Amino acid sequence: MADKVALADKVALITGVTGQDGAYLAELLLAKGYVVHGVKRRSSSFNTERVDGLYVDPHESGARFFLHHGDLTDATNLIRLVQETKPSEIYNLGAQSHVQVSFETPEYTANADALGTLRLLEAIRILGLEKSVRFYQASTSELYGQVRETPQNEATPFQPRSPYAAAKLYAYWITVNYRQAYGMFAANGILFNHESPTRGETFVTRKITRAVAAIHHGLQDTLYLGNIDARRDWGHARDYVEGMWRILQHGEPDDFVLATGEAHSVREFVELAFAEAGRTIRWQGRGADEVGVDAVTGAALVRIDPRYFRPTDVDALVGDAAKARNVLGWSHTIGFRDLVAEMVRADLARAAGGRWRDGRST
Ligand code: NDP
Ligand code: GDR
Repeated sequence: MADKVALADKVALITGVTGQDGAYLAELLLAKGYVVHGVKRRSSSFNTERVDGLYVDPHESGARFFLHHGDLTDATNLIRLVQETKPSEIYNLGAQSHVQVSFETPEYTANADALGTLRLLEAIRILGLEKSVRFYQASTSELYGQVRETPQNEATPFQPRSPYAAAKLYAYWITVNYRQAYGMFAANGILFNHESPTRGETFVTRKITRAVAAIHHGLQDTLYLGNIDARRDWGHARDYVEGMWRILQHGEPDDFVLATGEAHSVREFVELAFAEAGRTIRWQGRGADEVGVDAVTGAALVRIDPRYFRPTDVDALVGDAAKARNVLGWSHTIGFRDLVAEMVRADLARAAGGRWRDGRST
């Protein structure tokens, strides 16, 4: 309670509030007593599913969560939003965040992810709020690309391998530059992959857990994947939004890696996810002809579709979060096995209840 009173004057503006992290972060900040303003994009159908549970009619007294239409490609809109909401903290989570999609929409990705960050920083500067607003930039382990040094930390050089990563590289450095040039409290969180039951359905973890559930309930026969030997450092989004908040509460603006320090392959994720639903996968064949079969029935449950290979992929990433641990007291609490189990269980429940958002393959 004392915590809530102390924080009552805190106002957060979150871009990307309808995304996985935006929703977890909004929930966290509301629990801490913040007033939270979220930016949502206009969409032809509902896109606020992840934050619907947080919504309170703004006419009700005590409402602390507000949604505003906006877009990172629209500078005047961002200036107006910052002016009207008067945030003490801005979390820039909005982005075209899919690496493979960035090869198909490189210009849009640069516009939203790179220039969008610049527009938001400029909005703060134009409004003369450089000394009163704290700014968090959602930077990414994709910045490291095809890296030789392992594990990766804040000093590891960046070698981006996709239009997404190149756009995020600009966003990273413009955040550092505004900190140095204008004395702004502008900080980067270099976050390694983090997932949850509300992860977007086209990222590999959720695609897998969703398929496991659909196969279990007889709604799908086969899961098609690309590079199953890619290795990632997968944590839970709930832990990572806590880290974002801590980065902005620190005494001075700085850049921090958030990671679990453990890497697993997509292949391992598949095996564990099917095991959670009671099936054992045996791999047969090689390369694009490799098949994951049910060890008991022999049914082909996993196949490779080269459509999901990227023009340039990142083979392996694993982070070293020692700085965040030592300086912010942050570390992950949810490990790989628990993460996979939670995601599979949630999708099994959704499939059993017929609660898929759509019936399309991803
Ligand atoms: P999601 O894809 O789930 O969410 C992205 C959010 O950005 C959505 O709310 C989306 O809106 C919004 N958005 C997309 N384009 C625009 C735009 N032009 N203007 C305003 N908003 C826009 O991503 P995550 O929640 O997983 O990630 C949050 C941020 O963290 C992203 O910037 C991502 O790149 C970065 N990141 C994510 C990591 C992860 O593992 N999850 C790791 C490291 C960094 P809509 O719902 O309408 O599509
Ligand atoms: P990533 O996540 O590219 O790391 O970006 P994604 O889950 O898309 O891919 C991880 C790895 O899995 C391989 N892969 C597949 N990926 C997808 N999406 N679909 C498939 O069918 C498939 N098969 C194999 C990929 O090739 C890749 O190697 C995520 C996003 O959240 C970014 O916004 C964020 O910055 C980084 O994590 C950290």
